[in-house]
Amino acid sequence: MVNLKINGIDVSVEAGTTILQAAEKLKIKIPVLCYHKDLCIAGNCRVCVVEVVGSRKLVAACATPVSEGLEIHTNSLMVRNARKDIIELLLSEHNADCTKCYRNGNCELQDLAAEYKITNQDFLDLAHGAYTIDDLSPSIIKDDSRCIRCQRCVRTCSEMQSVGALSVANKGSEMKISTFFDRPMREVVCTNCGQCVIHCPTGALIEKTYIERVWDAIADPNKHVVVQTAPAVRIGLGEELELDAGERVTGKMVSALKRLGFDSVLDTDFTADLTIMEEGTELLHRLKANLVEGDHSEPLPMTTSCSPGWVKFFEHTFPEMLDNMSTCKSPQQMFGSLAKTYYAKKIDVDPENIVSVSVMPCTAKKFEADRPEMRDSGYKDVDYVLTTRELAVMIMQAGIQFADLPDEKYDSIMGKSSGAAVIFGATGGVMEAALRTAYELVTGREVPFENLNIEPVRGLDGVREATVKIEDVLPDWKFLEGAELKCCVAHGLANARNVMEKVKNGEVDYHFIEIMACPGGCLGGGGQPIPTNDAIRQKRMKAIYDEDLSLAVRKSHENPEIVQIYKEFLGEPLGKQSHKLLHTEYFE
Ligand code: HC1
Repeated sequence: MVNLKINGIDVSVEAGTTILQAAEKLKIKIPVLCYHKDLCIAGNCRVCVVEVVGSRKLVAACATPVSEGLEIHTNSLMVRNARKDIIELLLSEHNADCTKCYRNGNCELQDLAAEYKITNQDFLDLAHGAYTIDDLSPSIIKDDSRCIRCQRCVRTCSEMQSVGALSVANKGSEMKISTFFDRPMREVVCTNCGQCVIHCPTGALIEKTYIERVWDAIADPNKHVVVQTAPAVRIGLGEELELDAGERVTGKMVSALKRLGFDSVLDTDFTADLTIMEEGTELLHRLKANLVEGDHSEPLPMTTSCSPGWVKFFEHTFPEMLDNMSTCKSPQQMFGSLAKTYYAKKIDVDPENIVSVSVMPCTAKKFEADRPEMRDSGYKDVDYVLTTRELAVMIMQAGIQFADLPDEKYDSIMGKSSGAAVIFGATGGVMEAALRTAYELVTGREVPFENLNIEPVRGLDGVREATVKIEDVLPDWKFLEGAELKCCVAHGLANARNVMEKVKNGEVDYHFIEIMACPGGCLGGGGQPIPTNDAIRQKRMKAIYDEDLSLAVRKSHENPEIVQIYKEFLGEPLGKQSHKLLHTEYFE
């Protein structure tokens, strides 16, 4: 252990601990900007400077390891003056027109300026240069005038996601965050995952908002506005509305959506159940084709396809393996194509007059909804995608006191779901949901209650593996008797890249791989409340599994509305109608 003093208080910490972490142990707050717990240390903003007693030296607390006998002051005159100068310098280069900023009220630089009462302008105001605002992407707006060059986005995009769409260009005062040849985000390898958005401390990277268009649709008496809500929204939304992280707010969210004026409040979880029916059947079909019939046109391992950031990354990075990806559309898009066909017919509304809105924890869903192939209903299947954060804005604008709302239920037809669908929102959830259904399809026996939680695929480890031994199968599945189904789960695109490189090189022989673009899965998506970090991801994850436990139906194939839609409309999984509306193809 290493012994040191911070503000005169003794503390012992492990060797290698930084001054920032040691101060945290003493509950002493040191302000940070370029530092984020998810990312490697950069130490470039210097906001976290502290004084080394006796040396009159200032060091960056985030980047300086402790040493024996070290004495630190975090609040000396020298520290306060230096910190104030640093914040003022950052502001002098920043477009601090806060009332016009989307992050107004949730900006780390604004908070620091407020804390340090920066009311003067001692430094030259440089914030009025020719800055670029790139708003061509359907998901993300990059506003260089708001950028403080902390490089959190660059580290997120390269380390966490291994995408590298954002990088540092130029030097000195010319330095800026750029893309390949400074092209717009939509023309480079950006996956639209939005992790840069939730790691940006200011308004330099924000989601493209569709709030006004949704208000317009709600106000139009000729439109029937249908809204769907993704699994992870119900465990994140409360955080934006002053509730604690990990509070489950499903009933209040439904209540709020009805008060906002949506005509039908339905659930993406319904089509998550449908995805399990289609994807589970597709997996069994691929196993038979590859293992029995020697037909490798739809190869193994099969990867999931519901995370649009992952799909785009896969298209860019592993174009030669596109046939490995399940052809299932994501639940959002399955919902969209059914909303303007099956649902429209059920409620007797001309699909032309249906406006289909989704609320997602994800910015890439905006991109997904815009893909030209997502029009199988004959219309744009999903018209507008709002993030969890945007929904919270609408609720606040409407003056709804969210915490006081009663719990209400989703409308029927495409509003019922199972616990298996809810867990889609956590990394490993799609795999677990699929295994619950596949077991019963193949064996004809119920999964014993105590085995419904499939622990090896749960948690926040970047890559997890599970092997499922298949025994006592039904006659149709005799070829699987005694087989071991090898599964893998990965989240975050850097982990995804590692797994897929191994698949490509023949180093692993999985049958089924679940990949979610964002750390933690959708619960940590780029559209979720800011901040998001591992402690918060854990709380949201617990909430997801609690929600599953609270539901009477926990397996997709037991959802009565799923049984009904196959009977009345779709026929059977992978049937003709399913192929037309629920499946898609991928592009290099
Ligand atoms: Fe997800 Fe999915 S789980 S991709 O993270 O398959 O966004 O929540 O809606 O579509 O269901 C997101 C979440 C979401 C889809 C489902």
